[in-house]
Amino acid sequence: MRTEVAIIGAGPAGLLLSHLLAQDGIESVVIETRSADYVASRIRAGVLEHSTVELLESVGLGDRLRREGDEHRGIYLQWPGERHHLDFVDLTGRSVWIYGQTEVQKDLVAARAAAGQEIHYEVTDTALHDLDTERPYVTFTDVDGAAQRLDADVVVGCDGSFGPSRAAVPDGVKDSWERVYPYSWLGILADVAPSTDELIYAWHPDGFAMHSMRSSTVSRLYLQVPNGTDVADWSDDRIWDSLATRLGHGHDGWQLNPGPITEKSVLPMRSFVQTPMRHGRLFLAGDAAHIVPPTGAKGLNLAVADVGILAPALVALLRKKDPTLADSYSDNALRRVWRCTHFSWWMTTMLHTSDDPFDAQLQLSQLRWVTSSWAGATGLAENYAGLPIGF
Ligand code: RFL
Ligand code: PHB
Repeated sequence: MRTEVAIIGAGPAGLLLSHLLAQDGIESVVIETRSADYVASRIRAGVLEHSTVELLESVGLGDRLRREGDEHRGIYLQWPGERHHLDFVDLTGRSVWIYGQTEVQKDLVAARAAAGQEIHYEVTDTALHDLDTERPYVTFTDVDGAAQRLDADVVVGCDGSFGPSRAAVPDGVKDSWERVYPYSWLGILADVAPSTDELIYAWHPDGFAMHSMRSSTVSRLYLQVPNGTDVADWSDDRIWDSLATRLGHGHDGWQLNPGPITEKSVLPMRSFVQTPMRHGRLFLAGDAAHIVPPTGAKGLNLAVADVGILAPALVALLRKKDPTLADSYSDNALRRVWRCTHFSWWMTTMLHTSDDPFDAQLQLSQLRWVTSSWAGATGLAENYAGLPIGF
């Protein structure tokens, strides 16, 4: 097989890249280890920042988002006895949208199917070859067990944190940075109307808690738990009791409405960046190059921003033989990656409790500053609602 751009991974980064390239007449083939159903049903991120929504809309992917998504002006930050609303629209003129990654994925799959995009699901043995030549290729075993070779002008690794692309950059060329946090999130989905109009991020001595949502009938909530936590130790009652305590049920008459839990899982938290995001004819995008803890709601948005920068660079490289944007892709993308890495780390360390009473006082002081100072609130809002794609 031969194509212009071989894309490894059919998550949001891979499918959006194929969609953006197709707008400029660039052909791509996508390969994916999982089944289409598995990829479509993975429950992950929920918040789209302003520039993500603008990009999706600009390429015809905004209709259902506008109809079924929910625009939020800001978030609540709270600690025992106090809840404060930060209004991002007042502070920065930018809002965020609640629209699950599962929905973004469905819209992308539908758009690519309508365009006749070639996607090979359930492949195995993906391997990358000759990346430092102008004739790179990818080999894999297809769903029927046949060995395949995909020749391309460019290979893009959109294969998330466990794919082979990141490792295909040779030692001595690549560098990486990592922070593993000493806590995880226990996340639930529940068939109950959200008890809040906008997301609540709560600091509490028992640990962080968060109230998010997917629709007017489905709530998404999280609890800070120790690493290594077994979900089996958390009965539904224990989860709702802890959420009620940490989210301040009863304070000022606010109530947390419990309901049937339909999904429960534990997510470890880490920050990771690998540089450069390009090696020869291999480009990395999304989780393949960087992971952030979910506290800043940045993972999906960064994946979208990467391919928003990469697509025009590949168009210029392949159509005009102009390598300028491709040569600056890694540096341009990494500016935003490091900003989001810092913001996600900052939100995470401000809100998750440890055994250290000194840390707790610093966290509370920071929360008071962010919720009472225009400068503090604007800094958070600017990062949360998102910087322009070209930042
Ligand atoms: P994805 O979505 O992981 O997609 C990568 C795709 O590559 C496939 N793949 C391969 N394909 C071919 N050959 C191989 N050898 C392959 N190896 C892997 C995978 O099957 C997969 O389909 O990466 P992408 O596109 O970069 O998108 C990034 C986002 O998905 C990610 O940043 C966020 O979902 C992160 N994230 C969250 N972010 C938030 O902002 N808020 C959240 O609440 C949130 N929850 C989460 C998350 C990530 C999770 N992961 C990765 C474990 C919850 C979870 C469980
Ligand atoms: C979610 O809705 O899953 C979500 C929202 C905001 C975050 C993390 C996760 O910071």
